[in-house]
Amino acid sequence: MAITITAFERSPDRGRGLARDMRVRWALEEVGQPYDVRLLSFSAMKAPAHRALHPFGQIPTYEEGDLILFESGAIVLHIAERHAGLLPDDANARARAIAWMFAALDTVEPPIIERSMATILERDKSWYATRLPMLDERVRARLSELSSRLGEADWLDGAFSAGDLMMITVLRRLIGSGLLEDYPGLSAYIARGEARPAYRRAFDAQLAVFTGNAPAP
Ligand code: GTB
Repeated sequence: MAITITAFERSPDRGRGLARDMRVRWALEEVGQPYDVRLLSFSAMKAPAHRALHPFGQIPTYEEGDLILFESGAIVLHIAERHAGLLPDDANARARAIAWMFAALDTVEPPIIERSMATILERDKSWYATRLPMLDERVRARLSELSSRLGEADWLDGAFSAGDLMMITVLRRLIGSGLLEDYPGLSAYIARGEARPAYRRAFDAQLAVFTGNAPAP
């Protein structure tokens, strides 16, 4: 069944792969599923036709036959459950990999997004200089805990899984913030993810939307 996802027509990240279609593209590349992309302008995202697919008028969405999904976490989990390559066969290991997906989205991502939004929206506010160290500290606390758990391992729990895919896409939002530099183990973890051929294909495809250059076949 053909798969179509949605993505920004012109991503504010200028092709740095930080928008949430990147994690869906990466998951599809990991499991070897071809997909089409429908690019949306900001106004098209809020139009009734797209809101019928996504109640909040956002990207990404996922269409496959009569299945329509929104929420990048639900989409990646669906892909991982339907195709081999992103979740272990062992039931307990599979449950733990899914727990890491939730940890990425529900425990690690919120302080990162809160900090990121403050740097975008509150930079000129009187409280910014006093609030930023508190936001940094919340992010550092999670990075420190995650770094301790990862230790010297390549991936969070055995083989690479959808949990790692989700965690790495969440951590990448911190590139350029200066916060990752104190956690060389996490920087190496991100680099291992980015070195995967499936990641490269996904990254190049989303970058090509921004540059207008088709990715190499
Ligand atoms: N919880 C949802 C999910 O995981 O799918 C969140 C979806 C979401 O936030 N989508 C964003 C969106 O559609 C794009 S990814 N925003 C438009 C809107 O809400 O009107 C978030 C994003 C956007 C830009 C950058 N960037 O420029 O660095 C990074 C991440």
